[in-house]
Amino acid sequence: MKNSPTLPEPTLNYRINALTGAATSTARALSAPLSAEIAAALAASANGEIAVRSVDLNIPLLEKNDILAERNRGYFLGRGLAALNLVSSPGAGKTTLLERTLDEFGRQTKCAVLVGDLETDNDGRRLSRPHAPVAQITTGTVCHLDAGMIARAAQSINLDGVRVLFIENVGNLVCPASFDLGEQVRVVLLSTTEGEDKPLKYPPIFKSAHLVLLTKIDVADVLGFQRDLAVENIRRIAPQAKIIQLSARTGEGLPEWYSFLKNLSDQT
Ligand SMILES: Nc1nc2c(ncn2[C@@H]2O[C@H](COP(=O)(O)OP(=O)(O)OP(=O)(O)O)[C@@H](O)[C@H]2O)c(=O)[nH]1
Ligand SMILES: [Mg+2]
Repeated sequence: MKNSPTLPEPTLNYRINALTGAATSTARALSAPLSAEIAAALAASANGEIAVRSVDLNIPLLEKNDILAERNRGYFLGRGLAALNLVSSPGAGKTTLLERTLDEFGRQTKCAVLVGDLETDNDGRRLSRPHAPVAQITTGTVCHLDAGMIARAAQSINLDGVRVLFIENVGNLVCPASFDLGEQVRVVLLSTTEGEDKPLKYPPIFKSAHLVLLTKIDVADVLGFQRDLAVENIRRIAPQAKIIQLSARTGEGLPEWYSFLKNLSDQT
């Protein structure tokens, strides 16, 4: 221990061994009382040295999520509901697409929406329609929805007669990839304002997609966005995914989106 290099921590009363990660400390150096467990570990050690260990909390958390997600899936399928999880970076056009989808497709086929954001119920209010139940989930600091949140939110609305349940995830191209919500179809949106390279830079979310929507194609030309290159990049990372190019503003590509939804709800 004596000859091992240590990180310079002159103002602190403990040292971390740079090679082993062990923290060296004494009871008097600590600002808070020791827990019984740590006090016992310190007492048992030869020179007041305890090891710092990291515990990977991700594994049990994800296992718990997966169990709840399977429960959601069974619940949705049991009700004859097709559930879609819409994920994208912030501002890719999820809410705008859903607004128009509720106004058009939603007139023939009853839809509902669960929408997640860190703060505000703005999207929930934008999506509110007399013919479509909507629940807003605010996650605080959490960067994704999880299966438990979906289970609770689904209980809060009346799903009678609903055939298609849209889940608008928190805008984030990374975290939602790891969290199965019990959806039948994962839809990843990539907008022309983000650049053609995003599938290459954020592969996990694209690899998990059943459907990729290339959105805001009305402004592709003015942005110099190369649609062919974007499609090629999506195909490289997500060969399994169907691709639809659309604009929620002009309506281009929406008939293909609606026919995808219709087939899905007919088969569910
Ligand atoms: N030109 C164009 N703009 C669009 C289109 N769809 C959405 N937008 C604009 O893009 C911006 C973001 O749209 P939203 O629908 O709020 O995006 P979002 O993915 O729901 O955003 P978050 O919920 O914050 O992640 C808004 O200013 C929309 O008007 C489109 O098809 N074409
Ligand atoms: Mg939104």
